[in-house]
Amino acid sequence: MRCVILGAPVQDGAGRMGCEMGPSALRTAGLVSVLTRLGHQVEDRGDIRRGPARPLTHPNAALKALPEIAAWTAVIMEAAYAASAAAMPIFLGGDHAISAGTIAGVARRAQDQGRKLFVLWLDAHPDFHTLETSESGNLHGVGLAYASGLPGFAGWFPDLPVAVDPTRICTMGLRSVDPAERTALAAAGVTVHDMRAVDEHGLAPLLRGFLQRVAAENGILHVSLDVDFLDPAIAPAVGTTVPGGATFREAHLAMEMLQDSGLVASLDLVELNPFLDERGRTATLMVDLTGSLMGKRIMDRPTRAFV
Ligand code: HAR
Ligand code: MN
Ligand code: MN
Repeated sequence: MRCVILGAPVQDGAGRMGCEMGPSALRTAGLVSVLTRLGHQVEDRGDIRRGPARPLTHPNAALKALPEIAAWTAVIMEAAYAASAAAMPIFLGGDHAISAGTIAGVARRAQDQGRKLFVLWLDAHPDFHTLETSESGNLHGVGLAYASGLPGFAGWFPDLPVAVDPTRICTMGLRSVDPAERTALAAAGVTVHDMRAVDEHGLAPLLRGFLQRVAAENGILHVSLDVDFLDPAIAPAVGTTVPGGATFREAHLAMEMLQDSGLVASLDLVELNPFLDERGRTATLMVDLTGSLMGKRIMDRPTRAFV
């Protein structure tokens, strides 16, 4: 497979600094060589650079770095659209604010191709705030809402070329959801497989159901993997740790099933804060998980075994 690596060193969407170093740490952990050894043709296009930010003042005075994140979203959207023309883009965050742009860009590409875009959002948080409802003001908490076409972004964020149909979004691993997000997720019809559901049913049947639906509708899939999907005991390098996350094997199994599905067209690796890491272990885990998603197997088994 042809892969394009694109760094998006955004940190202004998170509450603390450090995610800017994420792309560099993921490269240092060996992302390109892991993919190359799996037989992929990899092109690392380096890091996206932000354009100038124009001043913006929003009625929600809590919002932080709105001009910067709006400017980032515009350039990331264009880069994501371009990168998805003839390859699988892998976007290296950067905080999760990058997904406003990555999803918008690949959604436009999917529309050009006449395909339905589905999104698998692996995260402790849904990042489903609008600009009005965010209380922390950290804009890594709004990306999925923006990409879903929720109201209130027009005039602040760049115009959204195509919204993802929220009924084609599946969130998994949630365990920190604000009241406004809970309401918005239910109203929009987003599938929520929170950690309670993972505990109760197991990750595999939940993910299998979603993948079968994507396949049945001839869709393509964008995967957005937030470090805090993982349990902080195995992935400490994130600013927003929440106990009770996915285990090492749950995370690898998800990646292995995604590989077997053959449906993944683009990937975000986000929220890695290398300043908080322990000897690179979180960066290495994120790269190993990407390896599983891209075809690394314990034993040979047929693809499409997910059905
Ligand atoms: N919902 C909270 C807020 O809006 C926390 C958002 C945290 N988001 C991330 N990415 N760390 O998932 O502030
Ligand atoms: Mn997130
Ligand atoms: Mn999160």
